[in-house]
Amino acid sequence: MSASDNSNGRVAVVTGASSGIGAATARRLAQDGFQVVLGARRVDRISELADEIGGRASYLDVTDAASVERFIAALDRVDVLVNNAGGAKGLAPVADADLDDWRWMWETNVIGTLRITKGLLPKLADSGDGLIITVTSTAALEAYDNGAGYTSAKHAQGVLHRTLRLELIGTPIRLTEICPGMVETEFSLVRFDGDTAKADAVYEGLEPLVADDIADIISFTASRPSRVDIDQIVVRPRDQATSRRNIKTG
Ligand code: 8X3
Repeated sequence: MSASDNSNGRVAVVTGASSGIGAATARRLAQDGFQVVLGARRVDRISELADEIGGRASYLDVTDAASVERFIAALDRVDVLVNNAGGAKGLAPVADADLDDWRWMWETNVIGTLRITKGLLPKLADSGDGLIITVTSTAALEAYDNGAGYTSAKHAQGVLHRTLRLELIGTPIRLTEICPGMVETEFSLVRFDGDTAKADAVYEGLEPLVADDIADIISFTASRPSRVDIDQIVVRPRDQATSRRNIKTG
């Protein structure tokens, strides 16, 4: 069935939609009947996916205020916002912290989520049943060695999202935080600056989640009746107990 055959008349915005969880979510929400607006910097990738799923691709750099403004101005209606853009750079002890990596992680995960969410709040409220899904991480709940740049940014992103949940009570906007553990996407490739061997080693010897596992959860969340607010979901592979303990570390 094509997306237009089963339209539910609702619009879903997915940030970071060019790969991984964002791309899988865009595909899945289109199958669910949403008109999907895909936002990302890699326009070639999102245009191709938008053509495939009957959605719309729109350039979006969440670290750039003007880009976010243009992205939002082109939207008439928004029912669901999936804050997925973000990522990690580096895996260094605090003593060796690269300040540019930290700035990138805070700018992308925290300020980026703030910019797009703040800008879309009026449209989400106008929809009469808005939903903000923020994909944080188990790194929003735990600290791990050498991960402080990322875990601190994810904690801040989580607190931003959870604070909004308090502030928006009484408005027609629901909020769901999804905290995934290890998901095999481009995440580790970005973290290790394109070093495939290092990225592959992260997932060797265990079975990580895949992007579709998270897209499934987002699809489920977005299809609940409006009285139901799924607050927070923590999801890890069976092979991972915490950020620091998995089937390899024992
Ligand atoms: C990614 C999960 O464990 O690599 O958000 O920080 S982890």
